[in-house]
Amino acid sequence: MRFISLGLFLASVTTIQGVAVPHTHVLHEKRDAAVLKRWVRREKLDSSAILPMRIGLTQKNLDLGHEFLMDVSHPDSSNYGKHWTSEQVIEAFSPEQKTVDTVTQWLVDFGIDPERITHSDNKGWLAFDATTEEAEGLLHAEYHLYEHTTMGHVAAACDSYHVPKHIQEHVDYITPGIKLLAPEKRGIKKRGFAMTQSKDRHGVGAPLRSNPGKFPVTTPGNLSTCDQSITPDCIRALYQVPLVPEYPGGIPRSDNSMGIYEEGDYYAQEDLDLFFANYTPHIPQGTHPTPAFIDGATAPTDVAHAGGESDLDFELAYPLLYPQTITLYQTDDLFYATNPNSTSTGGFNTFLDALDGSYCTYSAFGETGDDPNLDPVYPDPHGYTGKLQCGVYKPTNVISISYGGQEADVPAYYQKRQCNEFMKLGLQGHSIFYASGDDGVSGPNGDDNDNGCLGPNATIFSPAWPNSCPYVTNVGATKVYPGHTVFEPESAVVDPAGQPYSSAFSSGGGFSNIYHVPDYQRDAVESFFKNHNPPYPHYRGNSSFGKNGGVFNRAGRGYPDVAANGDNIATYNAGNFSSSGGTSASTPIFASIINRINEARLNVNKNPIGFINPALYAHPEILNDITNGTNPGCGTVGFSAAPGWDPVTGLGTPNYPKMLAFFLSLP
Ligand SMILES: *[C@@H]1O[C@H](CO)[C@@H](O)[C@H](O)[C@H]1NC(C)=O
Ligand SMILES: *[C@@H]1O[C@H](CO)[C@@H](O)[C@H](O)[C@H]1NC(C)=O
Ligand SMILES: *[C@@H]1O[C@H](CO)[C@@H](O)[C@H](O)[C@H]1NC(C)=O
Ligand SMILES: *[C@@H]1O[C@H](CO)[C@@H](O)[C@H](O)[C@H]1NC(C)=O
Ligand SMILES: *[C@@H]1O[C@H](CO)[C@@H](O)[C@H](O)[C@H]1NC(C)=O
Ligand SMILES: CC(=O)N[C@H]1CO[C@H](CO)[C@@H](O)[C@@H]1O
Repeated sequence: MRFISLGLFLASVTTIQGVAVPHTHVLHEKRDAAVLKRWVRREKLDSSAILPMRIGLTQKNLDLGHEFLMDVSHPDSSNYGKHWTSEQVIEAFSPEQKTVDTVTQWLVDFGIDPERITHSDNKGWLAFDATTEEAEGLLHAEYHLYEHTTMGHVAAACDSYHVPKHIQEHVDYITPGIKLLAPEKRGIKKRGFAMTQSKDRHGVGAPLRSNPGKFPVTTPGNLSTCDQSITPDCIRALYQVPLVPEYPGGIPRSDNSMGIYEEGDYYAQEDLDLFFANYTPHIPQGTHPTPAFIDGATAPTDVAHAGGESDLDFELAYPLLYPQTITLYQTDDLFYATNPNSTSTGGFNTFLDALDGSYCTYSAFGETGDDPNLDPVYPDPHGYTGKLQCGVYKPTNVISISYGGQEADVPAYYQKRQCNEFMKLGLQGHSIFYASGDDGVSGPNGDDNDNGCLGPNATIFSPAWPNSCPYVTNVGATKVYPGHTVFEPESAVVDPAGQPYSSAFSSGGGFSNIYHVPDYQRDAVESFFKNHNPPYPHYRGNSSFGKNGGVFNRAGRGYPDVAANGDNIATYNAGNFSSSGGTSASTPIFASIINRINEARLNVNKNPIGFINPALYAHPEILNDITNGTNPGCGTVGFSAAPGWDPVTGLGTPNYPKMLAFFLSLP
């Protein structure tokens, strides 16, 4: 055991909580006392206890990530479509060599043998095992066990730690350190994630927004009943999408399968076959997605257990895409995906790990790799006993995701680190579509408050996660109201509880408490406030959350970005005709249309569109503006759809011919 000789510094030490800190060192992190409320500090850690130390090195260029992404995504950029390789992404953000060398030298000088130190593949962090005595000497810290008062969870941590002055700029953070993440996961699962997950946006359990057998099975091709039941023909008529995409030689490309994400919800082949037989006889019986199963997931399931979300996604996407193929990213083993006692959030991290091996281990915003308090941990003795899958699937060009939760239920640093990954996927040319939520300006009932709203009086609107990340594209929901046809403009969905679904449904929309309005969206959002100012008090920035009765953050990133039909969708589920709804439906519709446009671009030797928002906001004329409808919640009618962008239907629904022509005109 080597010690730094504290004696040398005796003339110039200060003492913090009994720890002598030489003046060559500075405080690097100190826990906010408020976090300790639910934790009790127990005994000091035994000096020989082994701690798995991880030093998150400061990544370079993270602040430039946004500009890098705009450079390849903005239609006016000369580098439009010139996406990066994954190697370029790692290279751009990995820490400087000087950072690696300086921090390594510090450890070696302290007495950590270089052989003990590992440098991760993505170059983001240094790892070594240390005894508590070594860690305390290195960081001038005192390690204790902490116990969570309500959950009984125990973790090793310190209240604060120090590093030499010249090291500070090179270190993002060190673990184990001050982080004491409460096992909030249970809260998330029960109040937030599971609540929303049980609906079509998420899909665990019986589909709520569906009405088995209530509506007539309409004849394919008969557009006179689209105001009662939305069939594939209604969707193609709404957005002017021709039946079968033209493929040279009749064969679709092998490099443009569309990705669909599912968790805890499984399709049944019988349902897809029933649907194809009734609505799209040109799609052969047995047509099914290509499996990309992650961490022990399987699919399909038997018809009795078929999930409303998965059946809906495939029954919407295949009719728009076939003969293109679909890749199914079914995620997590049964224990994590379906056990109501599982404490993981199902928070997309194991999915992102499987697409990008470096995401498994990179550090940002105080987090390295998955969060054992929030994410599934593999091997899982209850299910998948293999190792966490890292970088095993090349991501498809387009990925449709009809799952999500609320910002307020997941730590902000967890969301930011994840949002960074969406930025990196965009840089590499992938388009990620998320359902904007089904609860208007609120969260689902019971999330945070009975009405799904925030603040002590349950009046503050609840933005959705990961929707508020500026690097995903959010899809809200529209409806063909009774008596209207597919040749008239649609309206935003406003379905009160019981009419027809058991819970109320409207398009999730609003403004983030975490992310500022991004530049590509600023004019659209400003114009909304200028011309259609919502009649609610607001606050600016989360530091003034709820101030003066404000109910939304006027400085935040607005969502959704776009919309598509999401009500009275004709489906087959569990062997029966059923009418389904949700932004869950809107998302695969929009994503499928983009996948078709990518096919056309690839066929003329152009790259896929990648991150699409900057192009859409710069050219809203390629969408059908939706100007009628609202998204109620929190005791209000919510925001109102209006000419131009609005936080109900975004920029509007697809106009396929205009979008195709526009994206083919871009380099
Ligand atoms: C379309 O459906 C309507 C309502 O069911 C029906 O009256 C009409 O005859 C149908 N048209 C065709 C061409 O089948
Ligand atoms: C969940 O936990 C409860 C209470 O401990 C237990 O009774 C139940 O069997 C558990 N359910 C599953 C699926 O493990
Ligand atoms: C915003 O502020 C509220 C109230 O202080 C807090 O509860 C919440 O965690 C903050 N959200 C974020 C994303 O920082
Ligand atoms: C909650 O309501 C009380 C009573 O109407 C009011 O005094 C208080 O300012 C409200 N708090 C917030 C954050 O809106
Ligand atoms: C406008 O939307 C409302 C629901 O908010 C709906 O009742 C009404 O029929 C819509 N009007 C038109 C013209 O579509
Ligand atoms: C609710 C409902 O209509 N259930 C039916 C679903 O389909 C099976 C078999 O086709 C019938 O037995 C159920 O009655």
